[in-house]
Amino acid sequence: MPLDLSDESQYDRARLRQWARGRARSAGVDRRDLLRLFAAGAAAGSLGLGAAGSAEAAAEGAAAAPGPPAGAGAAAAAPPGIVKPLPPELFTVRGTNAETNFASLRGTGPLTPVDRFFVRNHTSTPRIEASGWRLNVWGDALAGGPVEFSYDRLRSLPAVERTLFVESAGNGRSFYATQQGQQVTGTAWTLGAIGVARWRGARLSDVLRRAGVTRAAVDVLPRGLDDEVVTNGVNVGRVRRPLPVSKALDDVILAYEMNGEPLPPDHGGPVRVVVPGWIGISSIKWVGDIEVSAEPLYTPWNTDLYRLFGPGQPPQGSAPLTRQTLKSAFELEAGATLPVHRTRLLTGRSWSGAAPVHRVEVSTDGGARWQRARLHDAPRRGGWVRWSLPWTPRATGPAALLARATDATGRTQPATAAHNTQGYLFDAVVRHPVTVV
Ligand SMILES: Nc1nc2c(c(=O)[nH]1)N[C@H]1C(S)=C(S)[C@@H](COP(=O)(O)O)O[C@H]1N2
Ligand SMILES: [Mo]
Repeated sequence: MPLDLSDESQYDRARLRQWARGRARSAGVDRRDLLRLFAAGAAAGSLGLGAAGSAEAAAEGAAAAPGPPAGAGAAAAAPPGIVKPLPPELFTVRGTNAETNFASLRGTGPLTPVDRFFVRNHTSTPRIEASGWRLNVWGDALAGGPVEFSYDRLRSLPAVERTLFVESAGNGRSFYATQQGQQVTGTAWTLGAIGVARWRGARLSDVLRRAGVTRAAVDVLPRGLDDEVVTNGVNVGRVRRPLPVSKALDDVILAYEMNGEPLPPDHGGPVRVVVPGWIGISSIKWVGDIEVSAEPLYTPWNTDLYRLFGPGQPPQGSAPLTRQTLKSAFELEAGATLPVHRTRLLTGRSWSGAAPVHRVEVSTDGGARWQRARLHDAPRRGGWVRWSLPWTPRATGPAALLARATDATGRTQPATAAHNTQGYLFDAVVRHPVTVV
């Protein structure tokens, strides 16, 4: 009988088996742990790997499997392991993560200030001194043995600077449920799992060349120094996701500065990977080593996570996700109250992983009529554009504000996003509720 892939537990187990079957050379998970993971998955009806890979997932594991790490239940209730302050005007805390409140960006410049840049942590922020930090580059696609880079050596390489977003693949996920009535797993972000910063660092290609990368290289696997991720009582190792060598040698940065300051702890300090245009998980924080491999590599983050699963997708999911999609957000609280007959300058931002955004339209009547917004930034690839449109509401009552971006490839935000079980790559126009009084 074929697998029923609309049954969440069945395809979770199917893709976990695929990952387990000798395809996870670098996964570092032993067979006994895998058997426990299958058992937990069967009992819980879901592996929960997509849920958050975090306190929530650990808590699920505590219910499903015997012998979870001590204190897992308490950890779920504790404040997240984020170093910077998280005042409620600037952030909404979601498990181990903190979402930027878009309204707090109103009046700020083109860069997201660090004090309001979202944080997505699988576990918690580690404190790593630059002086003791080392990057170990190793693997069977190097000409010689491992090569180590200190912080000073990395800083002595030619520096590059680029303004780029980091955006979670799950940004906008909550709208699958609230706007499309579809069930998805994972952190219920609204639109604030994105930030744009000026990153300064060394080119990954320069580091790989100095390490002796050969033409045999296929995949490059950066790994974080943060804690190993435990889900359903199983340790799946440190956060790591392979990059094809073509992307690694193209435009990837090993960043040590963010907005002109040394990279702060929560954003990967002293050094993180920044992968232009790609989903946030590609941009590994607190990078400690990079494997350069002559064969394809598999980890949970490119097999059972960060692919599209669900109807219309193959059982093993889509190809691993790479480029981010197209979105727009208002710099306004959801449910804001606006006075009637008073002109209000509506402001917001739009961005695309594929190409510069060059047109933004806004509707103040729920999508019947659209007006062109004024753009305040030159459209640039990998960044966002700020926009505005004055609006004078003429009637009291509830209203929906909509913003719709078009990028230079000609792609416009659709009315509905394509459903996938883990709620990745939401790109539809979001209805922003307000009340006119
Ligand atoms: N080592 C490590 N790198 C990581 C993560 C993590 O938990 N550990 N989270 C990833 C995810 S899912 C995202 S969306 C981005 C978030 O980057 P930020 O916290 O600087 O906003 O970092 C990525 N890199
Ligand atoms: Mo993410």
